[in-house]
Amino acid sequence: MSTIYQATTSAPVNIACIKYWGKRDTTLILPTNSSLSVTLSQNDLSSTTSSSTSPSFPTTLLWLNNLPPEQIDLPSLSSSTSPSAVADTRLTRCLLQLKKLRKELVEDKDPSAPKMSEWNLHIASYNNFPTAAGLASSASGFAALTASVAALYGLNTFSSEQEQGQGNDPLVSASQLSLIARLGSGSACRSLFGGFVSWSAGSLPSGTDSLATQIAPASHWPTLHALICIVNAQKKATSSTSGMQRTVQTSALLQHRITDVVPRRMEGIIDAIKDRDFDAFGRITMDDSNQFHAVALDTSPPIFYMNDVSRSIILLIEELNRVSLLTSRHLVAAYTFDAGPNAVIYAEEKHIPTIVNLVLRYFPLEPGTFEDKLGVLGGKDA
Ligand code: 2P0
Repeated sequence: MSTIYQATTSAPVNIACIKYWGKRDTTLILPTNSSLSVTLSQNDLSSTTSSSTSPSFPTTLLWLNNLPPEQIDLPSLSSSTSPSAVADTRLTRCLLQLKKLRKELVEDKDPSAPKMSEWNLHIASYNNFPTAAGLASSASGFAALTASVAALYGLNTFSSEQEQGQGNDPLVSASQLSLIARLGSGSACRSLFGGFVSWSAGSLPSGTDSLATQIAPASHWPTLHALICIVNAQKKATSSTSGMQRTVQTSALLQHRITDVVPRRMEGIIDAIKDRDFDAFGRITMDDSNQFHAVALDTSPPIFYMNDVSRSIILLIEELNRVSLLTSRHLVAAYTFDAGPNAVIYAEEKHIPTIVNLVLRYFPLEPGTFEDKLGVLGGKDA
């Protein structure tokens, strides 16, 4: 009987404050601009992936959210199978990179190490939130998958909750792993870290400088919370992947955003995070959400991700901030919207009850609906 090796890892969803929108290389998933996000806590919205491998597995199989398994055609590194004979997908590119690292860093250095790079994999991944909730699951999904297979292969010994520099030194750093998660889905590279994370656009055609780094751990600003307001749980009409390339091809505003706006905002928000300055953090976050939706609108044909309820939430938060600026000279809340109508509201912990009450007063939950269960989630530790 042959041994089965197994590893399980979780990765949370991240919510961008400076949005990634546009690729300069669609295969390597290299972005047209840098981005910055906050990773939610592991307990809130996350994906968990278990990977196992054994010389006895006849095929590579993938189970997603307990659905029947899908067979993945993946050439073993030593086989003579031509790569063109098997599907070249985001998933196979991630897995092949992980196998290469296993071979180079473990098996070639220690001839007694199990030859896992030649064996098939069984991968099971599930989200602890409904996939149809209208929240991006590809980021947490590909991050959990990359971290899980890396752990199985003995490449990393850290978890995304851990702060950099702690624990045993991994063979591959989280930033190096982010290069692989990025091949699965751009935003996934940011979910390999907890806390505040930047993804550098990089400039090399190889993409080796387009990686994620942690700006600060969640413990740096523990009072910052994220409220997630589900406006519509349906799948979006225009996927991020196709929508952003339509923007690259047709938007006249995008170039201005890439060259003149985002670099300045990246510097500003990193300073704001370091100083725990909610006024600067919130203003940049709201401005960048609005500009991302402006370039979506500037796309031909235009892309509308927000709806009337989304826009009403913007007006409500802007009004709350206007009054707060008059009375206390500070912002209370910052909204941001991804490629869909759902709102994420960042705020200091002390203001969360006021904001929840306000949102529920203007947008009451209908009893018995899906939103009744998930409507407003308070993100702990951001
Ligand atoms: C972000 N979004 O920075 C932005 C804001 C959506 C709006 O990253 O094609 O699912 O897999 O790289 O990562 C969504 O893009 O797209 C996204 P692919 P992905 O969070």
